Amino acid sequence: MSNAIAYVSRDTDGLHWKKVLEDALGPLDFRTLKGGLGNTDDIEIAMAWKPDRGLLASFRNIRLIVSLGMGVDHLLTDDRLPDVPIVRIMDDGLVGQMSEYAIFWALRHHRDIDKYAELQRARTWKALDFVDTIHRRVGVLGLGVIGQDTARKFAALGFPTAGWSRTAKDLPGIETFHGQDGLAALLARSDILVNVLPLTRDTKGILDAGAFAALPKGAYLVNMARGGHVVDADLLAALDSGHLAGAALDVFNTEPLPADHPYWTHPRVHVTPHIAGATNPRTASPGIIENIRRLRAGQPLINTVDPKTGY
Ligand code: OXD
Repeated sequence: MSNAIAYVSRDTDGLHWKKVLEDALGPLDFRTLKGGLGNTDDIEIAMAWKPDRGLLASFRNIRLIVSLGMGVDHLLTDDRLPDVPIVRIMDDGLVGQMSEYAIFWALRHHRDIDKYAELQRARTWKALDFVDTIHRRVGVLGLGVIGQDTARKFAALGFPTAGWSRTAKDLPGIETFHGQDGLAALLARSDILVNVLPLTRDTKGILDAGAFAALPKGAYLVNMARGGHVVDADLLAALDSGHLAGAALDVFNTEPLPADHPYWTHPRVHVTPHIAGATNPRTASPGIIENIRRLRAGQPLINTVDPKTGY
């Protein structure tokens, strides 16, 4: 048995990961899905993003699974996942990109940029009424690392900002809500709703007709968490009725988004292809390197995932 590290993702060839890990740890037996995994009995650690179901279970000597996403639903939906520790990346670069994404779409909506683009096309010089920033309330669903960063940055821009999480949290400058009652209260005060929840049994379909009806009329949705949080038919109905002003969607129930999906052409929807936060080897690798060292030294791991809570 050797100590191979397997890069199990179809997104890239993984060679940039090999380089950052080898710079820190020296030469590695680094295998990739694209280059061939060889004898999988050699694999000690799998770095995985959306692995095929059952694949990790076929690595008979695996000791650690590293999620290459901050979300781990792509692993936990595998009912044959091996019973070994799971750690996830903690990636400041990805976190920063996520808040940029939310702020970009929120400001575009808040400052009526799409309406001004239409006026430009019509060569019309016209100032529209504006909503004062102190009256545009932002709500962030999920107050993990990404949600906290996002909420803090919205608050710094002067938006009255609140967040919701499963369990109570106390964050300076952010109004916080939790639990089922807290969710209704958060939604009722969110003119812009940003979703960064983990996808778990409890949060699947959380953005349904009831949730959209609970938002104030004219609210705007930014979903950069998972498509599975959204009931698509309910979102389309809320947009079509005019109750929601628009939505920026980075994640979808089916990815890639099928070519005939109504989101592609909906006048109030902006679609991006799951790019809100890209895993960045430069910023994500230190935690992985630390965990490889710890695993091999028999020390406690960091950034561990609790499969029961799903994050
Ligand atoms: C993640 C993602 O989970 O990119 O990190 O979706």
